[in-house]
Amino acid sequence: MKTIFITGATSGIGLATAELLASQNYRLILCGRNTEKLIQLKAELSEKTNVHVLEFDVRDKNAVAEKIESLPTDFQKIDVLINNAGNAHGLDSIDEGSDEDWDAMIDINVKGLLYVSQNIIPQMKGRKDGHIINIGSTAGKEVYPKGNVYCGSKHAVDAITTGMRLDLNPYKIKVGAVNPGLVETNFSAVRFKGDKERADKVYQGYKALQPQDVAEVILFAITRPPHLNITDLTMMCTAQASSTIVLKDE
Ligand code: 8X3
Repeated sequence: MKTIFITGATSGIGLATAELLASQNYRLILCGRNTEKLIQLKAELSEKTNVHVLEFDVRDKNAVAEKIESLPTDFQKIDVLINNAGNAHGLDSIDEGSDEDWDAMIDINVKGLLYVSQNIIPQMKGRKDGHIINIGSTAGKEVYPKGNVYCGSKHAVDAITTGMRLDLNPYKIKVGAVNPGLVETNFSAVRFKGDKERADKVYQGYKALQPQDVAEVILFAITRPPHLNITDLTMMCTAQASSTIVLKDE
């Protein structure tokens, strides 16, 4: 059975993916920043499969290296890395944005993805076998008003995914991205810093993608035969036509 490493596993798409993959008996390494949530998740999913949890912040490159180094023998061989950890911080015009929000988005969405990958690629390279799935976004395909730095971070994920695929091709490592549009998670609550009313409004008047929808696509990518790599898959709910065009009920 394959071992799957998921960052940002305690909420949203990461959590739904952990739950779906547990039901399919994959061995799971679940990573996040919240120890309590990780312990609870381990207790829940251990009923279905073998689970190991790692608590670290993807921004902390030393912690990333140390925690991955500390994996017990049974969990050391990682078959699939799902770089899911990522957030939006703020939705402000570029002249009004905060440098703290910019740092958070670049540090988590871009540099965090690189730090985690850096510590897992060598073993995949050594085995000439492995699969990396980066969770991008429609914001990595188009830029929308006030999306500036978030869109920039996801465009970086888009470019880095291609770069990884090119560079890791000699080592037979599959690299691809899944790019969801609007997904009903706590994404907007984080973006709007806990303003629940504003966050809820984002998903009102239409049926947004659910985190389970994205998890199913990730499972599809993982279960393709060795010769088939899903390189780049963009998905939106039916009501969404682009980052700025969403058909809502009157
Ligand atoms: C999340 C999608 O449209 O809020 O990456 O940027 S969007």
